[in-house]
Amino acid sequence: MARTTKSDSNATGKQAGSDRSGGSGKAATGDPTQVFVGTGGERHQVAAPGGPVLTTNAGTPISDDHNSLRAGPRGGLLLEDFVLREKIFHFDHERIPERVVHARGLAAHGYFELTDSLADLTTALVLGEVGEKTPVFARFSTVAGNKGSADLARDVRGFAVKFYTKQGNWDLVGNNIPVFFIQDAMKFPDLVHAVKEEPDRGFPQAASAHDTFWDWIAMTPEAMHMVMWQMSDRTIPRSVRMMQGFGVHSFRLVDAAGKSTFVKFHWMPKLGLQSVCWDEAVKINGADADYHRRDLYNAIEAGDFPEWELAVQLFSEEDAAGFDFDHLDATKLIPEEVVPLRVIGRMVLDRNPANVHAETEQVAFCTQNLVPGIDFSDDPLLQGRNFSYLDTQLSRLGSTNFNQIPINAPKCPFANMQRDGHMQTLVQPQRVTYTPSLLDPAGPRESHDAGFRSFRTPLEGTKQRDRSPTFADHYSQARQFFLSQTEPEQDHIVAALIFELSKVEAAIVRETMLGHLVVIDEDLGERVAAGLGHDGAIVPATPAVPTRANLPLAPSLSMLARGVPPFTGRQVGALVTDGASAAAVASLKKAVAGVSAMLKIVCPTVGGVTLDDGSKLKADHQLAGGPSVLFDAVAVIASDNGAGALLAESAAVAWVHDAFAHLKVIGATAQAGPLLDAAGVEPDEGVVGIGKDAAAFITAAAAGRIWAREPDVRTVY
Ligand code: HDE
Repeated sequence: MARTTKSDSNATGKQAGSDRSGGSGKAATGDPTQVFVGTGGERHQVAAPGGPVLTTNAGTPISDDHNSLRAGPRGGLLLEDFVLREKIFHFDHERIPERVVHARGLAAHGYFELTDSLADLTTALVLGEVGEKTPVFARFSTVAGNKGSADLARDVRGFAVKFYTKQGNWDLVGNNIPVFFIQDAMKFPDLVHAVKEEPDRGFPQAASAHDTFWDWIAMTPEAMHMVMWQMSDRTIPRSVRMMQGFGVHSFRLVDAAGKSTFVKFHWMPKLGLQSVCWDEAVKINGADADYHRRDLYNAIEAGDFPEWELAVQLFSEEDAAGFDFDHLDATKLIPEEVVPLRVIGRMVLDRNPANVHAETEQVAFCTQNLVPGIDFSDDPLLQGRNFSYLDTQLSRLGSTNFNQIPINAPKCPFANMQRDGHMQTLVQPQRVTYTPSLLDPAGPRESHDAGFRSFRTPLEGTKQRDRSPTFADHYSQARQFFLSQTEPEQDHIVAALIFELSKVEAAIVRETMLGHLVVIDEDLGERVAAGLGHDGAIVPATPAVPTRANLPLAPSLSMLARGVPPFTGRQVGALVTDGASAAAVASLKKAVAGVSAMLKIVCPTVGGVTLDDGSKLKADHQLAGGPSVLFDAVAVIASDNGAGALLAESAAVAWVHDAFAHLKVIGATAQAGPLLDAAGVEPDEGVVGIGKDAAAFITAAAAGRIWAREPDVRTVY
């Protein structure tokens, strides 16, 4: 229906178009009673009768949301236009300050279920009641990059979980690495300034491979253990669903009698530990900067809910006295071989945020959020964090009332005498806003039984500003970590150090770093020096205390030594051409489904292809938009003509070449041979023929990368 007649009216009762003379009057597509073209050709929709009407924030109905109020058809805008002003005003303030660190994050809702009670050690109900499901919100993040940076930066990953327990919120704000760069909170701003983009030039973004980071590291021996982890493939995870999480610090569990047991928290992913290769990470960032967030979002939407076991390491004060390191030092870990893990529960993430700003962005994790029965240790880093996290929320969320934002609000009853402040959303009718009070004896009061009580730590000593000598050994565990890695993992640490230090322009920084590396392990330092083309002498760093070369290897520190993780939830990419074998495609689909992985079809055009039986196959990606770096294993199902045509497509040759260089298993029909040859693929155990049966290909793919191929595809120093 055209909207030129005066009888047309919108749901506000106003005459539609009464102030829009000269419009085309043509109905646009869609429901003709609701969609029309305005005077300047713009499309409008009016509310259906009885349907919701667009209003200002004060509730005033809006008659036109596309045209500002103006003086004449080509005249200036009028200041009186409150609809325009309010819309732009709100838009101007849509962003809140991003987190100084951990700005780029992704999150999900879920639950934690206790499977093994620690009720004998703690009064925390969340760790005491087997079968109890506690709602959680988990946020994963990179540290250095800004909010819009790419997911696969080489970086430590944040692993923060808010448990909405019956005794208040417990925030376990950890990382995917069990140690940290520094021993004292005082150094945190320096670390962050060094790793963030250099302030005089504003780059590099989300990268540690630059002068200021390594300058600071070279001057900070306590960071060496963390640097070994940072240079390992742990910092380029395949998915947040496939990484461990660690509370890092020692905490205390406290029982009803006030007895304390030390605890370290570990998250173990059900999908095992998986990482990508560095060259893959670089290319994924270009192909899909949202790789990790898309992966988590899609998995949860598909009902493929990621899961982690929560495990604890429990130890007493006496046990701690026997360790050859100080457990209050966050640059040290307790190997699982020394204090074994005890699995006590599981976390399942089963719901994506409904609104990323409201939840992922506004969630305010605070290390100070503990529940009765869990307490801090004296780790100086943790003690400093307890100030920082509360303080930072005021800058980010703008109000001391940030806990009233739904994602932060406890799900148990809460009440106190704190009042007013910016953006107070509670209308609190009470007259008495203090304790004690005779006027209101029924108001909330402290509880000696249920309340949080700090562990009665005996204290003595002098007020002083120095580091404990028990924190002085900076190299022994760095060495233990490096030597506990499998050969390909060691090779990757060497390669990462070569890459990072090659980006450092200042020779003195590179040389000082080599001096640290030779103390960690001579061979490590010499290999990195060779990769940098450094031919001078290396002056070893001088450790504050002798490095212990006799620490036993700890295989638990290696990702590969933990065994081959399941193939469940991974992605197989198949490059398919016109005329390709329908039987091969069918067998591939069956084999992939058999291991609960996902198959993505890549074709020369997104319209898909016609197979040899005349059937149509839909594409998930067009060739250039679906590079092989997005997949865990790849297959090429081509016809003779299809493979021939792909020889002239550099994206197709790169597709196969990259898969080979990234040590992936490649399945191929015989007709794909010329493409594999053009891509430089050499036959090995990871190059598997696909005929009418793709089972052998999937079995090979599920066994993981072909590490033995690596020396054939790049120089291993
Ligand atoms: Fe953080 N850290 N941090 N950190 N951190 C922040 O808090 C800080 C440290 C960690 O998804 C900030 O709300 C100091 C260790 C995670 O929202 C800030 C020190 C570990 C997240 C802050 C540390 C972490 C943060 C920035 C040295 C692993 C993201 C915005 C004493 C155990 C949480 C914010 C989320 C975020 C300070 C060291 C993990 C500035 C001062 C060690 C996972 O408050």
